[in-house]
Amino acid sequence: MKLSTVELHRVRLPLVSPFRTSFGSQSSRELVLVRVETPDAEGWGECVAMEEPLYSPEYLDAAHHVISRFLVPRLVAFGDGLTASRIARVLEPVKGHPMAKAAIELAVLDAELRAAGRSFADEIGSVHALVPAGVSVGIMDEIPQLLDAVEGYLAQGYVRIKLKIEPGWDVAPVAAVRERFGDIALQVDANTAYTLGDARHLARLDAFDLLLIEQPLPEDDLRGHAALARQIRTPVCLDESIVSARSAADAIALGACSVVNIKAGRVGGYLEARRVHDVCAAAGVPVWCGGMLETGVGRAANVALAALPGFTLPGDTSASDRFYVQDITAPFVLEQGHVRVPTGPGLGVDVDRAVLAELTTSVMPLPVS
Ligand code: NPG
Repeated sequence: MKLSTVELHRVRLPLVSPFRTSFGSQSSRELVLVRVETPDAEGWGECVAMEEPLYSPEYLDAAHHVISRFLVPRLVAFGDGLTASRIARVLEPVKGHPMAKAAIELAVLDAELRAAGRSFADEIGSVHALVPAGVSVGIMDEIPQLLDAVEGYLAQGYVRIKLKIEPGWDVAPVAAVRERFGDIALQVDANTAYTLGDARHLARLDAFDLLLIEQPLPEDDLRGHAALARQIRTPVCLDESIVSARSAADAIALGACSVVNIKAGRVGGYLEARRVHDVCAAAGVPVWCGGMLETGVGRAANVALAALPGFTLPGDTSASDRFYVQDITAPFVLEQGHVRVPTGPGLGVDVDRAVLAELTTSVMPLPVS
């Protein structure tokens, strides 16, 4: 396939309400979309890097730079034999930058599949038409405010609640939610905010029958997670630590986790994400699909990924209106607590160019010859 156009669209979407995690609060989502054209089709990819390097080392300006300066020139130099399945190999000499790599791979995959009239869901191996929708609830100032938010999401039909936690906002909010809403599917996400010295404190969460605790310790502390897993009953799930199928195999072998959160951006693309799924499935480790406030483009891909057979826990695959009043594709909506896997060619969603234009802050065309 030949790339005849590559463009980077920088967009900013206001959030319906501020979203606070242990690494900061945001009231809008700025991101980079990659648009490619081949002689046969157009394709879109979404880069999930955040504005600041607070979740992982990647950040938006750097992703924009690395895509334009190092990634796309390598793909262009590779020439006509380029296929989506070759991209990871072609980009391997560039160290790191998985979110940037994932975005370009997704755009090429979308174009390739559109040209072939095949859906991303079929390509990736989806086996379900609908996937259960969980929702991630940010850190709040007060517990009553949190209870109101959770009540609202449950009323909408979300089948699983994830609470963001940090030191000072953990046992009390979890206890309050459990007490108020009873036997709901509940889990917590610490985004690396604790150390192994907090093990006894985190063991207090055992009383609340959580599905899992996600990434309590720093991302490079696999042995710490293994030690913690031996000291608490709540299953330990890893997010930030899992950067490839190989690292998933290592974490599982070490006993550092018994559940894995899969985010394509964090592992360099949806094809590697599928390999993470395969490694976990082979080890009998359940996985679920993480979210990074994706627009409809990334959400379409996430929902298809979440329909693979090993995704046995509800993911952060919420409806578009969890974050956005106006998405850049037709919104994903809840259907009895589930979202539907798109079945059309490619990602199966179309970018609304008029809406996109309103939200766009810059467009950069890249040289393709
Ligand atoms: O539903 O898209 C969503 C958000 C889910 O909480 C969520 N994501 O740590 O998993 C996370 C967190 C996140 C958000 C991570 C933004 C990085 C950036």
